[in-house]
Amino acid sequence: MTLRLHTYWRSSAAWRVRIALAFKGLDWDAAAHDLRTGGQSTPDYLALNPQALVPALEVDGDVLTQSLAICEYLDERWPQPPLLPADLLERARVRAFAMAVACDIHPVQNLRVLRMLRARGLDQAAVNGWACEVVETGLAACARLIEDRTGPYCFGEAVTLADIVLIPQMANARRFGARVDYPRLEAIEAAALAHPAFAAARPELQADADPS
Ligand SMILES: N[C@@H](CCC(=O)N[C@@H](CS)C(=O)NCC(=O)O)C(=O)O
Repeated sequence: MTLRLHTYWRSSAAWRVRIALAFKGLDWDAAAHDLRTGGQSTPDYLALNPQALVPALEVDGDVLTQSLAICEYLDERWPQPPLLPADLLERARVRAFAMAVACDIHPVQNLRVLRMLRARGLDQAAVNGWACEVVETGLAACARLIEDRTGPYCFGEAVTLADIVLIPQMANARRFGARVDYPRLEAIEAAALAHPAFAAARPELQADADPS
């Protein structure tokens, strides 16, 4: 069985899948695509993912796209340790939290969206201000979604898909200068980054990392 992740070190969507792969203890190799220079839009990559987005995961030659779908595939194929709680209501809540980030916060920070805004005449400060507002409103709602929870992670004692999606988003928020001082979210971030799977998936540790 071979797993090849199409990734970019700074991509928060690819970061999610890197965490899930590490959490499941799976070996994988990386095909890196530099988003700054259009690596996601080459004919070879478009043949794998017509959306021109990373990540994509090749599993024995089959191609999967969309980070949440990939994480759930990994969870269903390798159920231990689980990424979703056993209880049906809790599973739905974890998924809702993950989607609040992945569907309603993260997309506005996408390179192509920011470029579209600049192409329509918004200057950099206006673009960043808009992105920050969406991120801050979204993270505040996420904090409220889990405000009655205890334990080191979003939904208690165990890592779930919610943590996998939250951690890259916190880093992304900082890059945009958005506020991240939600005490519970910051505590979860600290706990998660101390977990080996999260630590191994950090952007700066990836082979294609290029902070220049
Ligand atoms: N919903 C997708 C989002 C993927 C995504 O937005 N990827 C970004 C990097 S985080 C990307 O490839 N951006 C390239 C671009 O905007 O051109 C997923 O979860 O996989």
